[in-house]
Amino acid sequence: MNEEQHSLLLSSSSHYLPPQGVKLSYGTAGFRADASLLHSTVYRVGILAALRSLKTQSMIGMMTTASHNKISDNGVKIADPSGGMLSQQWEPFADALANAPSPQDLVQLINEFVKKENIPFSGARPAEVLLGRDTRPSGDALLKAAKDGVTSVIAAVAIDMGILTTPQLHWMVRARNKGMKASEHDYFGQLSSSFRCLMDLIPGDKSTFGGINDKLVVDGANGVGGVKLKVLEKLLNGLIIEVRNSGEDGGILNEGVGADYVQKEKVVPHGFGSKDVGTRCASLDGDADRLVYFCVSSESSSKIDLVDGDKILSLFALFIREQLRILNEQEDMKNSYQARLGVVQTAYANGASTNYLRQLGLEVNLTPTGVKYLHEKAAEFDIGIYFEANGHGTILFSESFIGWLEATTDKLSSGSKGSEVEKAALRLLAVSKLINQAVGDALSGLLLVEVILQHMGWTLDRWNELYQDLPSRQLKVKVADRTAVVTANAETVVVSPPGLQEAINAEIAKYLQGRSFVRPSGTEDVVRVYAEASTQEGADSLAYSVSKLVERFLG
Ligand code: NG1
Ligand code: ZN
Repeated sequence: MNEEQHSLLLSSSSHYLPPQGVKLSYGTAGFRADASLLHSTVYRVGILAALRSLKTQSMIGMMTTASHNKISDNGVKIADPSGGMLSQQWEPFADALANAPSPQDLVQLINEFVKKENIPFSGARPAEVLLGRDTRPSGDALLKAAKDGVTSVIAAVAIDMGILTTPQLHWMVRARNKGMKASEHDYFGQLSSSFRCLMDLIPGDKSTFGGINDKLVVDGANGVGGVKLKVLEKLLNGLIIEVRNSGEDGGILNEGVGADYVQKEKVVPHGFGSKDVGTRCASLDGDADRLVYFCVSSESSSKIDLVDGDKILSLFALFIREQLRILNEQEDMKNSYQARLGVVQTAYANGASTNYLRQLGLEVNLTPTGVKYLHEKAAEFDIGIYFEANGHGTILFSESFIGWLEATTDKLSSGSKGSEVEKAALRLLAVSKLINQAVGDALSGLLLVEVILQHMGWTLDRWNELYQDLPSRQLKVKVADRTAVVTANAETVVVSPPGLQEAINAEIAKYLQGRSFVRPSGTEDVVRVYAEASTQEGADSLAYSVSKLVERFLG
């Protein structure tokens, strides 16, 4: 770092002094806080993004969003060159950067880090950072902070992509670094063409949107997803999507709407009710990286039957397993590629879903909460499907398997035209293009659900009947220090404070099919409690008594 760089950082950072008495942590989803506290953090993450770009000699993404959190919050996170989350090795630096008390401390920290990491400042490709933000009103001012941060690194370029869903930005970063076209137009083009390709490959006479399967109603959480979905819908030929809570009619982001609300509260979002009984409905979260389906209960118009991330995973797994079976059954294809299919869940996955997937003969892996862990595990397979119960997930395809699919479809298209094997290979290829390879993406997930339901000829009810969820309950407990809870075995066991796990076990033993675990949240200052049992009353009461134990052990 030369003198010029040193003084540029010093002068620029003096405009972004950090708030007093606030300690920020990069967490499972970047930094999140009340938006008024985040100017210096976003500025500093801008510097971090530019340094990461220099280090990797690639394009880096920077997304300003607080996802499903309330509208007055905001947040910021980095997309690495692959389109995935920031490398975990850089998280401690992100924490230190955000919390450096003065410009002098900040510059010293950067200086040391640059030396340690050997970050090339001169003679290398200049840093490039793609900026995206959700619809939060605070996003505009934070955009300026982001740009100032990036451009306080000499020659660094910040490219403002405007208002985007989080997965769109991740997709763009990935595409740019692969030398592919990466505009929003290209994103919509890829999703819609692979969707239409899958529709064309539906066997027999099932390939039309007709009858009860015709229409889908989507709750856009009053965020960015609904707006983007309206653009996408025009390119789909046939699927009718009605978007409600698009944010254009004065509704407030994530307030009584959105995937997080629907999944946790198990009630209809604002704007839905008895008129929707019998209609297939879906809900996105505020930045459109989560997706759940639901239908309005015929018994009470405020209640829903929830089809969560676990069931989306199960639907995807069934479809993919079927295509692999077709490929493997053909004599001449035998042993040519034994693709490994794996699914990845967290402890929040409903126990009934895990049982169901295991009964299908699938390899089910558990990781701690946080997309970075699920994604990493899923990347070990040729096809890795991961989902959190809350609806965040995607399907990853290995490069080698995609290469094999491409070669196979090329070979087959010149021979036995239109064979079942060719169709199965084409379907898998189209899925790999439709489903976001960078992160969970509600829009691409929604299109894949829709086309699979058409393929199977299934209604939402039929899909929901794959297995019956065990009743569950989630609670939050406010404690003095949530980091006092330390867990192991993918967060299923508490190792500290001592004695808490034994006490939880004693409670669990009182319930039929009881299961419960606690863990510190990575995004809120709370300890989360999850409980499951054979009845709703049981799940509620188990969650309640475990939350009392947490209070007692940490009070
Ligand atoms: P925390 O606050 O660590 O529980 C929540 C979700 C995660 C993940 C992150 C990031 C639950 C129980 N937890 O994390 O699954 O989505 O937010 O947004 O839903
Ligand atoms: Zn989100």
